[in-house]
Amino acid sequence: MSVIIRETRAIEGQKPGTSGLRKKTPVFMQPGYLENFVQAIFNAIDGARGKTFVLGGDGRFFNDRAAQVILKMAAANGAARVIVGQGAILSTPAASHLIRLHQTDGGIILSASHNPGGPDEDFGVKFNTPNGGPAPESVTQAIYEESGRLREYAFFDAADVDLSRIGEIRLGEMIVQVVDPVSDYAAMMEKLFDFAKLRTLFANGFRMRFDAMHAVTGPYATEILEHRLGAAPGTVVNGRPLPDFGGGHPDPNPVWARALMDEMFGPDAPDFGAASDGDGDRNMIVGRGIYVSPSDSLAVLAANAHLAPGYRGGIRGVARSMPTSAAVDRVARALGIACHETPTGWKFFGNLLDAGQVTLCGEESFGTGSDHVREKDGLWAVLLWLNIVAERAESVTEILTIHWREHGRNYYSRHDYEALPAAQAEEVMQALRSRLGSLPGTEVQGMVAEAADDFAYHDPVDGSVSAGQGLRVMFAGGSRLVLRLSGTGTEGATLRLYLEHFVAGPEGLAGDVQATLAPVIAVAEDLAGIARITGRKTPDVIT
Ligand code: VG1
Ligand code: CO
Repeated sequence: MSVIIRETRAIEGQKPGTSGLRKKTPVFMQPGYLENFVQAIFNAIDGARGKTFVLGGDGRFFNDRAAQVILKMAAANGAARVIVGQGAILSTPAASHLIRLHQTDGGIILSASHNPGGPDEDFGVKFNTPNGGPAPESVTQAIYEESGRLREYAFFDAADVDLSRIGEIRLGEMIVQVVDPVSDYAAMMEKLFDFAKLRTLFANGFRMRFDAMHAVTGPYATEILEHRLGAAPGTVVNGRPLPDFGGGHPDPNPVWARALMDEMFGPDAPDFGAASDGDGDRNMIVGRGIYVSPSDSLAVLAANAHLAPGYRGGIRGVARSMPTSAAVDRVARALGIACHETPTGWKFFGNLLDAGQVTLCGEESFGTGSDHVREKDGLWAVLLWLNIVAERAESVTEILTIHWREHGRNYYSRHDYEALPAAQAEEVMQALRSRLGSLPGTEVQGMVAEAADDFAYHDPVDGSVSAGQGLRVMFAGGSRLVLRLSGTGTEGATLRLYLEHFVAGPEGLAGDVQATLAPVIAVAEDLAGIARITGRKTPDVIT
């Protein structure tokens, strides 16, 4: 057993995107590819010597192999300790929690989140900093530069570490500490939420369905919902994590969690439905016969968080990603707290959370979370919803309709055009970009544009500026369209069109979402020409 230095070459394209580095699995499996990126991470943080890291992933294909490689590289780079989930499994929020709990020097999470997994699907690696959050742009840029510069990586030539049993094992000088992936996370949830009240809710016959989509939240949801809260056995479906997620997209939205939607809109629907994604940081909430859009979910959670023990004292501020609807802004105004608008990607919430300026954050892409960790957290959102339902003794439908009556309704939808040729996607972006300057004050198809820009974020905490974060056009009356390119896709380019229309009420609060948004959709086509340029008549995914 010894440390060996292997030669490597600069590998192109190792640029971490919205959420780490994501590529097709065969790309990651090329000799030296994963190793190159991992060495780049260590180099970018001034080495691993003497440091402690957390390691785990969502269990997708190649998770186990990648974990062994990373452990051996950490040992060879002089790390003191790696805390790894049993079987190399950790959900993203659980990893974030462990990084914070043990005050480590960061963590490496293996996941491509909601992207499908398998030998021909996607794999991903992300580095989280000691605050438990995704590396900020300064760090991902440093990783990228290192990946193109380094010429060798260090590897510890030893047999694989047995990650199947909890306990400590030596790998050379390094300690590998195998921990239960669920217990610390579940303990934190018990502190934040009123488990006694939730046990009573379930004991009184409250019925729930949680679709783990054969991804990482299966064991977490089973332990918390069924074992600790007494939800009926079978509440959690697709609870066994599989390396290929059973062949599906572990993406909790009405398209990919179709079975759950059908059940919740069916004749014998349970009281509450939820789903989570590959790595457990996303959530979808569905009531009996009603779908809760993520933007609305964030607003409802902000308005009601004080009903849960962990937020009894109220929330200090909220933040949402720019494309997320302004529903939460209205709640913040009503509560008299600050509301921040950040670029897409959880890493932009980190500074605000660390500075204590915000308590809740959310994105339209089924992500919600709070200052309890530094990642979005799917099960956390589900438990907060349940706690609110239990306290208010109202259904999801009642909670949502009362919310709209009080705050008005931000009709909202996202249209995704996937796997476009990069040049076409750029042409669409350019079509809109070129018109931004002339739009304010003009009328397009009966709608008056009030403002238009390419969103740039000025971080109020560290002063950094992130430009080019999405094109947006704001119309009189609270309608808006946003266009941006995905940073997480692995095939061609994915174009995302975000549409919003505000209705103050009391009339018009129960309309059909796509029909209500039709005028904004028409304006978007007029301005950006998606159908004209790409030939695509309809989006691939509508959420
Ligand atoms: C998407 C979402 C974004 C989210 C990111 C990571 O990014 O739109 O809101 O933060 O995925 O989520 P993009 O660049 O493809 O639009 V996850 O669950 O991968 O960690
Ligand atoms: Co995810």
